[in-house]
Amino acid sequence: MPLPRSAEFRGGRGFALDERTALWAAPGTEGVAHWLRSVLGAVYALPLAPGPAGGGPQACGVRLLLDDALAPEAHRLSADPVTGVEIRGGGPAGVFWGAQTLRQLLGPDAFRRAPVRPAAAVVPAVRIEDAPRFRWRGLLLDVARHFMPKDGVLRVVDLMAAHKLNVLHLHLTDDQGWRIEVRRHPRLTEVGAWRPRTKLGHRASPLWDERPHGGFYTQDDLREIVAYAAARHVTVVPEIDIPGHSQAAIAAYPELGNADVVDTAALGVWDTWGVSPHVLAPTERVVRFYEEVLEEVLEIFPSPFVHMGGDECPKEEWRASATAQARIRELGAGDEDGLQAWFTAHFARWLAGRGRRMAGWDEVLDGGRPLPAGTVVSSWRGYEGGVAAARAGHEVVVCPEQHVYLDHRQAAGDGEPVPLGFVRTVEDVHGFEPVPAELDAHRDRVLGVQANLWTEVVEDARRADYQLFPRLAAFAEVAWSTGRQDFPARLRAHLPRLGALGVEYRPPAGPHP
Ligand code: TNX
Repeated sequence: MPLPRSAEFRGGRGFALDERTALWAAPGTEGVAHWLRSVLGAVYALPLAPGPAGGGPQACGVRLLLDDALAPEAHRLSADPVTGVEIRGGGPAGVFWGAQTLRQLLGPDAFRRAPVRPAAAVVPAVRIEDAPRFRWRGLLLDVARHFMPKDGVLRVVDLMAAHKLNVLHLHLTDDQGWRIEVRRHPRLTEVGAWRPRTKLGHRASPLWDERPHGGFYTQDDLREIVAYAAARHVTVVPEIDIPGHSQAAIAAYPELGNADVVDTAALGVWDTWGVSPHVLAPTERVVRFYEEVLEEVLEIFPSPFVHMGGDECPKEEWRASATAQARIRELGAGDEDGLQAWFTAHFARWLAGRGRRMAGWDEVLDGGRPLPAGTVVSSWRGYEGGVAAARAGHEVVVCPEQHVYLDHRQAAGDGEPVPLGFVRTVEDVHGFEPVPAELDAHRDRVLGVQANLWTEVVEDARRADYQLFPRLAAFAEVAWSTGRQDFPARLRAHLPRLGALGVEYRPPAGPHP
């Protein structure tokens, strides 16, 4: 899981790893070797020592090799009772995804942390050839609505990597919280990371209501997350949402808001779900402030992409504000949408000047100003934005809310702890086709797909498990695989792996496995 392009099981004896099995890592694949030792070492008491000095790869039972003939993420894995296991990848990422496949081949115990006894690490005789369908196989984690402590994020990275997902879109700022330390503007977290209470606004335990909530990542925390993810071939794309979804920032620095129409000094971090009407003022001063924020963001995140949000920006304040109206005239922006487009274009150019590409929600297409080349559009309001963006020559990440919003409920009826939105079962997610007919002519522009976990009602890592799984396994197949056959049987075989990882997945209908 996800299904490989081809897998040929040969039956008969497999290859048994034991304490004498050596691991050969070609230059460039040492990180994969380190990862394999760290996951298999303790469980099976396997040292997987580097081969005997001068012995060469042939002397080793597990061999990690690079092969120029393959694409960077493509790989071939073969296991043979005599010659052992060989993983060849086009690049280290390909070898790493092959190593993830190897762990699945070993069986559920390979997903445990603690030793198993008796320990039998046997790889069935097999030949696998594999490569991903999409380059961007993403998961959005909203750490703004509910903060997830660093260890929880690292665990999500591991769970993503186990499913060959490779982009973690971290939604770091919103009306309800600011989660990234900015040294130049400390109040963003001193004030913006804390809310006195949370009105859950759904039928949940009354204990959750009115509870204070908060937290933020220091820059060192984020560097650790980035490095941990990089070692697992996962890119962390930070999101700083502008010009809407910004009330936490305005609560910290009232001058960021439209002070000529509301008393921004009286605003706190928002304690309600939904979209706050309080948005950034469209002034040079605010632009400069966010450039200063982004300067620090770029130092922390080496990602080629920086997401600038752009979704759901209410325009009432700008309509009422003399300052905003003057800006519209001064810039020749036409109207409020044009003003937002000016914001967006400014940061897209600013990022491009620093060698990065801006990503934005599909609202960044509104406002009649062409987006700078290289902008990536996250198509969330159906496919429409994706089609328009692709037509305009932009690359698209397909993530329609009807299909891949994992905050939405997984079944009808009263049984769901998070009874939000559309019903999206694991089968629905598995059946999702990211390139429908209307996008087909532009399939080259589809950079990839993304599932989004918004966390208004996902208050901790265990609830996140329930919302993510098993649907994220189905989504991974959408993102990685070209075929999807026999999913129910493979999902049944996959659940014990999740169980061994300690994932509190939603049990599928029917008898519990
Ligand atoms: C819409 S998707 C949002 C989020 C909410 C989500 C809830 C998008 C760009 N904006 O702010 O959390 O719906 O499902």
